[in-house]
Amino acid sequence: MTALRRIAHLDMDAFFASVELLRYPQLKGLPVVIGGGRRTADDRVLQRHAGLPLSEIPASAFPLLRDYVGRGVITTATYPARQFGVGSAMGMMKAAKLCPQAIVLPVDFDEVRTYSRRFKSTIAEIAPVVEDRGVDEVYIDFTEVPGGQREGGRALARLIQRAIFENTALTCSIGVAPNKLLAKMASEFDKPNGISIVYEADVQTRIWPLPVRKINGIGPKAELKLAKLHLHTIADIASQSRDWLIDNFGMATGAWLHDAAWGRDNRPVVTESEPVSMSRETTFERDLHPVRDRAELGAVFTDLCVKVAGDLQRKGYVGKTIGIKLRYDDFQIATRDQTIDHFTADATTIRQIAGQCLKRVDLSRRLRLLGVRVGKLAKAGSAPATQIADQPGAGAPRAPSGSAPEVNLDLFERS
Ligand code: DCP
Ligand code: MG
Repeated sequence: MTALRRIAHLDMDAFFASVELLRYPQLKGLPVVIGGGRRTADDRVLQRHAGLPLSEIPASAFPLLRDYVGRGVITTATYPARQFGVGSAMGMMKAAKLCPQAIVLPVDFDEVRTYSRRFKSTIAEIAPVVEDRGVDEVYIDFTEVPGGQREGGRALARLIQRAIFENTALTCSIGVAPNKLLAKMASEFDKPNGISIVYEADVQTRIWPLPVRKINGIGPKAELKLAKLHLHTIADIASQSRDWLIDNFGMATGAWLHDAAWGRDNRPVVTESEPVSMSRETTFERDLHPVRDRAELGAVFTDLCVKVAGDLQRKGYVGKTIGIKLRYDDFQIATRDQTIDHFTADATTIRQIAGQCLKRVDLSRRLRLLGVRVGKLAKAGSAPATQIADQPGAGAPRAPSGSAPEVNLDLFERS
């Protein structure tokens, strides 16, 4: 009998906050939010309690949300704080109205990275096929791991959860399902410190009632377009024919939506930590106008393309998706990209395709920043000249036609 495909998605619980609670265990069980930027707030606390072990600083000495003034947003909140409706991306002044007694701590990125590496290496010792999805989440292929099929994956999930807790004192939540798409949804079902097992047969009962946003890849823009078509739950999407979805959303997105709503996803768990994209961007000393400063912008644009091409060639990569990023003078961001039918690391090709992308954005406003990116990378030499299309949804799924691809905003990371 061939093994059933069992894919896990593991996501750390209130990650940045939980890392801070390791330093200050006396705050466990209290509402704590992370945000406000600099370490200044707790620096003052530390100075006032110099000489005292960190774990003995009284909880009452920490700064509270009610005293916060500024425009900072919350990066994450402990579960006790979430009970008050406080959460990621909420303005801190607004959060202060909901939970004034919450303690505010800054993030310690070095510490976060250390624990990120630690929990990931713990997993890799148990299950070798792990795909890094950012600082606090991974996919793990359980299919071939000894014991990975037991209880649908629950036994192995439990083992991993325990090992992570032993090595880091941090908790995580795990979803195990037939594929990445379902696993990602399942890991949220029983947060924090939970395990959820989803089978193909559970799609109708456990997936269809969920709002469309729970599909990883459907962001606010796609949600809005779906809502205009009276599609609110995943069941609503599933009840439409593939052709209808393709008519309304275009070939790639329509087909992907149909598959996603039916819980179908063939994407493999990709282990190697290959770069996803390479990009270069520059913020201008003064905002430039696409028409009036055309010559200057053109030169910068070409230079960015040459530099990205150089980066690719130096590091031995070629890519198929070429994109641009603009930031307007009002800080609004626009991105566009285009996928070509062959892999390239050629500056002229990149410049030409990026130039076409540029024609698809508003060029009547001043720009603060311009960026060029090449994605869908492959190792130079290993990539065939042309390649059949990826699995639906394999890359970042596109937002419905016409709007900026919302899942692409983070792809312009500096290489
Ligand atoms: N993060 C951030 N800005 C956001 C969202 C998250 O900086 N808008 C950071 C802080 C989080 C970490 O990324 O701790 C992981 O994000 P998650 O969405 O997984 O959130 P948490 O791990 O904090 O909570 P959960 O238990 O819901 O996973
Ligand atoms: Mg998390």
